[in-house]
Amino acid sequence: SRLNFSVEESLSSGDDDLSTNAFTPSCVKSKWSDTTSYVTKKKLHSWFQLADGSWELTTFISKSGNEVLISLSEGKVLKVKADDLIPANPDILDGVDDLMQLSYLNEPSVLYNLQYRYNRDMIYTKAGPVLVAVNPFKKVALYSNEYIEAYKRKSVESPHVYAITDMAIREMVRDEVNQSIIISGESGAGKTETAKIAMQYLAALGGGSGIEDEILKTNPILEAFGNAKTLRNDNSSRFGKLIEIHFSETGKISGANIQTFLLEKSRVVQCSEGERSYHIFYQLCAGAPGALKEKLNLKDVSEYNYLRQSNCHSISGVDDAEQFRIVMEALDVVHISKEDQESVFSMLAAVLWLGNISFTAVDNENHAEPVVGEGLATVSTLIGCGVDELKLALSTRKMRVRNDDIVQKLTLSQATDTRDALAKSIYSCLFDWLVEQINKSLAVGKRRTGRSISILDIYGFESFERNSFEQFCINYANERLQQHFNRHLFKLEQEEYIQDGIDWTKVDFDDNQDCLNLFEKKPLGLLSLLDEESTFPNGTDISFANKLKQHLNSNLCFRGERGKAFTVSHYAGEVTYDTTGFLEKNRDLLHSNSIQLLSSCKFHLPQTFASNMLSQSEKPVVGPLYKSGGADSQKLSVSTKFKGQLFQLMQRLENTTPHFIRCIKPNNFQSPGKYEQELVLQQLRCCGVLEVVRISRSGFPTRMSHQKFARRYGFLLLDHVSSQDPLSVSVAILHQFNILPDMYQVGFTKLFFRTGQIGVLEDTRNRTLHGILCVQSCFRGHQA
Ligand code: AD9
Ligand code: MG
Repeated sequence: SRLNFSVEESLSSGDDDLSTNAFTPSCVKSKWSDTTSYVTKKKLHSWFQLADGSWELTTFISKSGNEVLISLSEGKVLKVKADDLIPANPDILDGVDDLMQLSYLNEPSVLYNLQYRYNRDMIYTKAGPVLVAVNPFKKVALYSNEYIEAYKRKSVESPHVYAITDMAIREMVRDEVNQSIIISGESGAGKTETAKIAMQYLAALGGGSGIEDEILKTNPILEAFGNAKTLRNDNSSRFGKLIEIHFSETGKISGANIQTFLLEKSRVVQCSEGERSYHIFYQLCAGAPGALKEKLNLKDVSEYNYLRQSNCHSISGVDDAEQFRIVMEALDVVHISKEDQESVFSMLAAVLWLGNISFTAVDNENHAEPVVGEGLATVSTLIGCGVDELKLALSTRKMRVRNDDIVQKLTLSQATDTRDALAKSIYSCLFDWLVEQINKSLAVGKRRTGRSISILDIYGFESFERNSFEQFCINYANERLQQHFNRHLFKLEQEEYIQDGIDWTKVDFDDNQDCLNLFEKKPLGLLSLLDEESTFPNGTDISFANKLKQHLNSNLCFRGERGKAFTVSHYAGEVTYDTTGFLEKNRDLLHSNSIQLLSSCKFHLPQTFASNMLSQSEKPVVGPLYKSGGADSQKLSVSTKFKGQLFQLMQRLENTTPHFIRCIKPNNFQSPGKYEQELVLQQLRCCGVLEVVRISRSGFPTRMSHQKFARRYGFLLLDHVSSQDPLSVSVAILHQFNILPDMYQVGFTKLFFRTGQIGVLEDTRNRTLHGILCVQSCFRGHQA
């Protein structure tokens, strides 16, 4: 079992009849010793797991020895071992808002509660401090302006992305600390939609000067260029995104900044059956106005090799042409000039036409040259270079041997790789350039506080039949995020209790540090070994795989597989990676010929791309450097760069108060109304939802220093307190408001409260302050 609790939770739910033995984890069988007595005494419903793995609600009939007679639905009666029954909650707790309210906290009860709500379109549920969002795969009526207003006024309390976003805003103002909303979940679970919903709420705060609309309009743009249809999700994000939204002193939006992570560029030249390349290509082909079409020599999607190969041109329910209009409009809103827009479209068309350039053998050594035809001609027109230069860049490679420049002819496969590398580079440079332009447009105005709320929407954990370098990086990022989640919700929380000397028995949790070490350890970790092998000119995917097996086989999170594969035991399950293409993708070389070609183009975008690539490779860099494969520029490997980005991201997040949203995918068909228990359970397990609930229920999630508490609420005191030291004032406040001793603990430096306890104080404070303000303004009115 993944759950391992060393604590007997002791907090009473307040309902005496239900509190007996209510908090023992279901999965620790030995602690269920008196299940029988619970069943017989209380005559309650219980959960029983059927052969197919699903849980059924049963009713107790009678008991003899350790065996219990129960009835299932449709009157079926079954004799089972008492140990196999897990207590169910009373009906009155059906569909509670917060899993913390369940008297019996076990897996079937949590599953049932989420399903109960899901069936009623209540897709959001709290799990202590974490918001769980179950993807409805249909429109639900939860996002109107009325809802936004209601959450702003706090006149509704049900869990919602709006509520958690509102809390982030309030905490930003109250504590003067930057906030982050961290959204995680598997591919297709709803992260991107959730991020947009949070942005919608923030935008509704207003800001003036149209900045909110600009921020919202970045979504269709980034989705067009960075999302694609995959087998899991028709609109799958193929990049990670952190958007930092800045606020002015008056609490209005003053600007924003977007950081993106590792776009999957291989998709531009290669995608699997049934998937698509980036949306924008199909949108452009379907939606470009006549004149543009002509100018770019645009053809139907089916005429482009890059788009044709996966046999999937459209997405049901999506009108690519209409989407194109939306994207063009959005580009206007973020102030990308018409001229620049046209350059962007030219680059896209150039990428498509590059894919149509084919090669023929020119000698019997398999050397190749591009076929002179429509592809070659169109690309050279679109990027603004001569046909001959393009031909040369695609068929030769300049190398420096000792002090001589020599020109080497490329073989057929080398030439194809060079062409594809150029297409991928143009596209990823274009993506980065767009983000940069957007950031310029969103740049924070002068009147800012320096406070911000960041929303993180990063690709979810992926485990496919065949997993490659992309999954390797994505899953590594998820391990890092999981670590952040664990640190905040388990480690730091408990360390703080212990440091501050309050009564506390430690709760264990699933730490993923071992897996992170497997990736990050130097010199014998996955990333270091990958970089090392990438620096060897003769390194291959097989030599890389062998190296891993040689050095890591004793690591418990690692297992070598037959051939060139290896398996990593991630927090969310085992994933087997196929090392084919790892080295090449990690090196990500663009030959200097291609960079030179771009810099010699007469248009500004290719030139910009070339100079960006050059500046990247010339930057002084930390970490492994390499020169290999005939490339003559030094460059950071993809995985090292990604690791650096992740570290930076984590540092930024560490300086914020985090709010976590866990998205859950209820089925693999992207269809509404299907709730598959096994699938949901596996996601709940791997994101530690149950543990979080348990720890929050027995823990003290709200805390405040004695000083701050006394300062904040001291003025509410009715009686005079003889000593003015913060602790005495604090204690007096606690007494005056009748906060029960069970509900708080006094630490050396801070007061710790159970969930919700401080709400009463905050409300009274707000009411009182409001009263004071009213009196003051009346008074002023009189004076005037
Ligand atoms: V990936 O890791 O980028 O492949 P996401 O981002 O987790 O994935 P996404 O937000 O794209 O998933 O959601 C997938 C689909 O689920 C959307 O296209 C919607 O059709 C559907 N969805 C998700 N959340 C909602 C919602 N709150 N309301 C309605 C939703 N539909
Ligand atoms: Mg997404």
